[in-house]
Amino acid sequence: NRIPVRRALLSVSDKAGLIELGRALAAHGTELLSTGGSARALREAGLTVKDVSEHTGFPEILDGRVKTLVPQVHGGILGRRDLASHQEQMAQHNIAPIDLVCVNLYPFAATVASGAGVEDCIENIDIGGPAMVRASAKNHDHVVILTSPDQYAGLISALEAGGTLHAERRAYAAAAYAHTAAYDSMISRWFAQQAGDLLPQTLTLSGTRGDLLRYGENPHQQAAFYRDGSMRPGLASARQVQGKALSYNNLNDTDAAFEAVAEFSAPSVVIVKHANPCGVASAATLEDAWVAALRCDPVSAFGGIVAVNRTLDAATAKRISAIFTEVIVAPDAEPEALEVLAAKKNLRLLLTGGLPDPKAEGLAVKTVAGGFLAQSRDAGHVTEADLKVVTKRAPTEAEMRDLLFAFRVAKHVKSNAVIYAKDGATVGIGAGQMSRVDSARIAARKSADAAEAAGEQEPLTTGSVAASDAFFPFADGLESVVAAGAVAVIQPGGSIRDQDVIDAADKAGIAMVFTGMRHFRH
Ligand code: 93A
Repeated sequence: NRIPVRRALLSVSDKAGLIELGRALAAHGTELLSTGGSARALREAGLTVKDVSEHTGFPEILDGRVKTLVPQVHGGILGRRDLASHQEQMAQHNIAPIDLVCVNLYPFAATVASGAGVEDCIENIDIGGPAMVRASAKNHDHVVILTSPDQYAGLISALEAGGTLHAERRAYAAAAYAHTAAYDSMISRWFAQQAGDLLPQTLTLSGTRGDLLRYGENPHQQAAFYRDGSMRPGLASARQVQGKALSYNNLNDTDAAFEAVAEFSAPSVVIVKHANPCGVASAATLEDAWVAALRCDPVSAFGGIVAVNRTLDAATAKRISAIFTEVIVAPDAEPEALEVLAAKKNLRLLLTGGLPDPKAEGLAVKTVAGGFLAQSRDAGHVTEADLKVVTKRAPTEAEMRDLLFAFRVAKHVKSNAVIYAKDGATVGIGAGQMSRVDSARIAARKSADAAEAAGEQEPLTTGSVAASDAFFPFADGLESVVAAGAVAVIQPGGSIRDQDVIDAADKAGIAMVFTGMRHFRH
């Protein structure tokens, strides 16, 4: 059975939809109570509103820090309508029941994101709002709690049907506690950051759940995307311009592609399949980069995810859409590129408004049985100054450019990763093998296949450079990249058998540099 809303308290920072909600409530005879700014907005729209301070007989004090933190409000929310003792006490203290509370909280995250000072951030920690949200949710047997403008339309329909159902109020309560939990977790993360502590003592994995995904990695799994509120450029800031709904695997692969492409400053393209790049290239134009990236492994690129690090132009869009592509992600797109892609109805296009900062701090979290592992994200960024030439021959300038490029790609390939590159493009990628030698061989074999398919005489790896995400434990791994045609190698170094590996490199006459930094990725 439905229960009506006789008295409602509206106190919102985000005023979206407030007037429509106020109108619908008023039309159903609900008395409206409201705080400062919310009351003003409702009155300006011609609605009759009672200030909370008038209702309680207690003024807003301490610059608004105490607005609703009074027994008249909390008693009105928390009193049980089904207990005579509660009803008597409420009457005795002149407390009127409040049947609906609509609150969204001070914009703490937006204030932090705007670069505001500490004092401003602290002032934007909402106290009265969460108290009312939690109180109303506790008493959901009798009280409706709205915490997001998305919920207003549903509530208005319920009012039209004569009031809210218990199941509806319980669903609002669940959303309410999720809202306050996410809010407090955000604040605790901020305090930890202020103290220079990247790993807080407790870590609550909370965020706002976006749309539920159709299913998880497989159809028998459930899935959702939780945004942590940071709006870091990337998936969280992406706007889907066209195409089918995004799946779990789409999001996972798109993230991998976009994080990788953001590593490069020249126009670049990354093609990802199953969370691993299968083609990466930097060139003078995006179109050239696409052609070079596709050449690496055109078979795997079919049905792939494509990320670019520049505004997508029409020529590149035309090239990409010539093969079956699941997702394209770009910071932005030219109107002509949008026109080209519009013809491919199923193709998902995401525009993010910016690129993620590969050097940004952050937490990377992985679940394990009974908990999760957290680590600072791999923001490592090797430059030429970090490299140590360990062979008799030093790399040429062109080799040096390709070595750094290949090592940056290796950071985004699952371990064990071996990458062959030439002229700013990958020509062979070996990923996710349990043995480094296998990764080296698989990459070379795939590259030979690609060359054959393209009718080229030589394997693409001939005269290439090779990168390894971790050191070669024995000389055999190095020998296999030499056998594939690599003439220069980049790797972290640090094996007890480094000297064997260096000797093998000198014997083959190739150049080798050590980075001193490993890029495992599991
Ligand atoms: O400063 S508070 O923590 N103290 C309060 O008593 C209080 N009551 C409501 N913040 C409080 N609020 C918050 O004010 C609400 O959560 C909402 O975000 C905001 C609405 O203020 P206004 O109606 O003046 O725009």
